[in-house]
Amino acid sequence: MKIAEVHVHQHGLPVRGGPYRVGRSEVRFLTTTLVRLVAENGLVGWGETCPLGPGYAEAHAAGAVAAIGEMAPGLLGADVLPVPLHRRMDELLHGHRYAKAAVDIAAHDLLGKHLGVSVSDLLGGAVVDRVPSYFAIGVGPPDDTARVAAEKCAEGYPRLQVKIGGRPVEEDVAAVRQVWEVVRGTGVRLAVDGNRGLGTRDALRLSRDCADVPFVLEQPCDGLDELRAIRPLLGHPLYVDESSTGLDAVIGAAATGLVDGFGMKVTRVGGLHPMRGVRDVCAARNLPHTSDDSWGGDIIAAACTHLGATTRPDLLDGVWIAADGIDGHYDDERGIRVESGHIEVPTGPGLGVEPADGLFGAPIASF
Ligand code: 0XW
Ligand code: MG
Repeated sequence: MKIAEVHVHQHGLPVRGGPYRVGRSEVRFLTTTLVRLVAENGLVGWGETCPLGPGYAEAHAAGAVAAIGEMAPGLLGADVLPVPLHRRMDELLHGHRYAKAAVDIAAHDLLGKHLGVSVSDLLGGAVVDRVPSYFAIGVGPPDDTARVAAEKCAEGYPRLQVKIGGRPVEEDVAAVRQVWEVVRGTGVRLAVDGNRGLGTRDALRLSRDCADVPFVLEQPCDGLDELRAIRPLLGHPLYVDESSTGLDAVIGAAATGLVDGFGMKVTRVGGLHPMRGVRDVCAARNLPHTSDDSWGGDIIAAACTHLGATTRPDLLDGVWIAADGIDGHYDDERGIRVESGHIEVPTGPGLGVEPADGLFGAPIASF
């Protein structure tokens, strides 16, 4: 099946309950980029990529539009099958995986609809019909963080992620310790995510001052060199998120014993096709990981959920979606929701969600 048309839409997502603080950046309004692929037979597939503002990763909304526009003319007539499609995208543009991911997700949606199967089926098959999620608590005063932690435990989340960084480390230590007072004995698991916001000195201090608190420490510092420097001195398991920029980086981190797991983002590595490689490498080394994205609506949420449903359940640390920070859904009926800390896996065909007609307005570019 060949691609006949490529359309690019953008859509504003005000951050509900914002601002949302992660690491050193703060976001109040995000712009998501949607790709609508139309096949020769008229079938339509949707993809989405929504960087968490320009400060979270080497990705931004305008960059997504530019990169997709660079590739789009060369995608007309291309096969929607993931292997030739990725080869074509890599010939047309070096890097820019987060933009390629929107095309990759739309192709999976299209292919699933064409074959009458779900995206999970295309990824090898779901092994569960419901996946665990986790709640991420933005950087804030320790009392507020602990209050939200208590609420989210009561709602049924099996895991919480506490954001830290961008402030004196004493406040980070206080936040972690106060959350632990709330979580202790509930069985809820903890991740502490620095989003690159700590120097090596403060990351080590945090780990030492919270030596009695069981958590995984996610991307405390910026870059693999800093993580490598602190790794042997940490008292906590280390997860890499922002620095796992692709399957190559994941293989390196896994093979060198740098990590105990990954916070994984589907768009960062280039979409669902590379993400299934990440999933399988992690399974081969018994490394847990999440299946998330940085932000976005029902399309990216469905993609992350499908991938999560195909992940070995003992290695799936949860599927994070931005639903809590977004008003409404693209698909009122089948939009992806977190209920009691878990997400039902959409049944398809394709992603299993369909944006309401005209929701995103006219495309900002068509090819
Ligand atoms: C918690 N997340 C999955 C959502 C935010 O966008 C950041 C991210 C992370 O783990 O870094
Ligand atoms: Mg993270």
